[in-house]
Amino acid sequence: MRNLLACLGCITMLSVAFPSAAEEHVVSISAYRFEPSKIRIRVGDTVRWLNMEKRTSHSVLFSTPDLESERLFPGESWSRRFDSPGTIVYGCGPHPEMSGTIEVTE
Ligand SMILES: [Cu+2]
Repeated sequence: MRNLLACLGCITMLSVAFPSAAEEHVVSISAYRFEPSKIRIRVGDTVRWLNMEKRTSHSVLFSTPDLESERLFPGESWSRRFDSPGTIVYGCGPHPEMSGTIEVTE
């Protein structure tokens, strides 16, 4: 029991010392889908899209602001950091049927 309490104390101290370490989240692209198609991240986190297709290229397209990655060929990836809260729906330039959602929370 004493060990358990010491352990909990340790975790509490760590979370106080590092309140919001930014994280990287990976969204893979395969079979013409973003996977996971919906993710929740925190302000300051980065999302990296990784093209896992065998031969199809994709992009990551945002309408506000108007921003599109370069065309990602199989094995390539592209990252974007999110600095303000909100829900962002994005797509793929060449394949309008593809879409994904990022919920950025404080
Ligand atoms: Cu695509």
